[in-house]
Amino acid sequence: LQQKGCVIWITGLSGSGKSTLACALSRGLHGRGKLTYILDGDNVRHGLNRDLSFGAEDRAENIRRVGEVAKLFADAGVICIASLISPYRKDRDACRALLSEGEFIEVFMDMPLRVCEARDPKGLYKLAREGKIKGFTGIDDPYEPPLNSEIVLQQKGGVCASPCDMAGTVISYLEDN
Ligand code: GGZ
Repeated sequence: LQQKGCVIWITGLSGSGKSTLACALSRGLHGRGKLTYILDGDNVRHGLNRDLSFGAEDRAENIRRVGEVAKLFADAGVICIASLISPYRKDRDACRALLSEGEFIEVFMDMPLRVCEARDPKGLYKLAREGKIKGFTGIDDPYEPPLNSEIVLQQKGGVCASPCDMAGTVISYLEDN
């Protein structure tokens, strides 16, 4: 039973749907007999990366560690789905550089800030606007959008695709490539 591992790196603002896509994608791939593992920023920050803050340097270290772990999974033949804000282009590109050509697939959740902020699933944008969280991505901390993602997921006519449809887009890409 041979499966080629890879890293699917999902980047985007808080509330852009990264974790939801990661779950839908994992389910879709499992349904096709593939082995997957999700490394979600929010989860990893409770364990492996519990010592890291949201300053630029610690975000870089967060991304670096997850990139290295994702590479280990890919080496073991697993499709590793990493979902982190990963706001800095150089940090994402450093993870890409750990893998061979075609083994790092960047998925950009290109959702407008106002959509993410309107969703505000954990009330964090509200706290950031009130100044109760400092350095919140998109509010008073930067997000550098990818320039050459393999996949860009956007709204069409102000409507978001369903998580299942977005997962389908990614799976089609994997099948074609
Ligand atoms: C951004 C923050 C912050 C700040 C807490 N800025 O939507 P969430 O809540 O569940 O996911 C976000 C998560 C971001 O962790 P990452 O490891 O993905 O970030 S990074 O890649 O930039 O290192 C958000 C919550 O943590 N959160 N404070 N200041 N998001």
